[in-house]
Amino acid sequence: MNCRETIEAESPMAPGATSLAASGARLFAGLRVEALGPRPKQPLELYEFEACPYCRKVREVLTALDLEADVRPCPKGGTRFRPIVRERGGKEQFPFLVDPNTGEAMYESSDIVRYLFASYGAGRPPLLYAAGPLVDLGAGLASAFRPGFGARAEPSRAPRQPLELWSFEASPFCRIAREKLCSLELPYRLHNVGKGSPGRAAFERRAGRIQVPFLVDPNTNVEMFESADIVHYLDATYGATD
Ligand SMILES: N[C@@H](CCC(=O)N[C@@H](CS)C(=O)NCC(=O)O)C(=O)O
Repeated sequence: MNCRETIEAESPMAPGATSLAASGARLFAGLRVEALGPRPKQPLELYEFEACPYCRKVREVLTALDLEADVRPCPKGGTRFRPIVRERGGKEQFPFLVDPNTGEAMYESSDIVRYLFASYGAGRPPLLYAAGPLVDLGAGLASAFRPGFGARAEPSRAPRQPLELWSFEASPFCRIAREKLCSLELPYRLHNVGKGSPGRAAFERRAGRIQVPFLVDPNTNVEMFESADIVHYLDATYGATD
């Protein structure tokens, strides 16, 4: 499947509805945690962009394996993190995963999915993540429901420190927040708290309740729920004004 560039279009459906349809297209993969293997000491590093179907596969697996990641958004036209990928891997292709625990760095979503299940899961990927072209088709359909969102870079100011986001891949509201983080090229620590995540109790203590997306910005000490408020905050704080 080609990763076609899509044009951001006004949708007659509300953002929540199109984002829900996107999750439905992937049968809500990235909703719950699967059998877990060894835990990495350090978070993984993922270079990706929200609208890329291959990146979605990898993000689903990060939720399924309850893995934290430092996400470095690389939307089309982005200048903040794309050069790092070109330098480290030799080309601009996404997703690109770096595992500082093992020194592995790799392209190709299917290889990354296999690597993650082998290293941090029960071994082989379950069918929902391993069914080759069918997975790619569903992931492509998911992006088609949100044409253009999280695809292209928008002018932005770089934060001094990465932000933090509590999320799980299948949540339609988390997608809306991630799209904006992506198009503004804002780096963030992704805390996955899918259904069954062992991290949910700590998240509840941290946030006061279990609701995602939950954004923390250490640069401004802002903490917030609600995808629409997060989008508004990110635009107002990091979107370029001129
Ligand atoms: N077979 C690769 C395909 C990856 C791919 O085609 N990624 C597209 C984005 S969806 C890409 O890197 N395009 C280049 C770019 O965005 O500059 C995989 O599964 O990871």
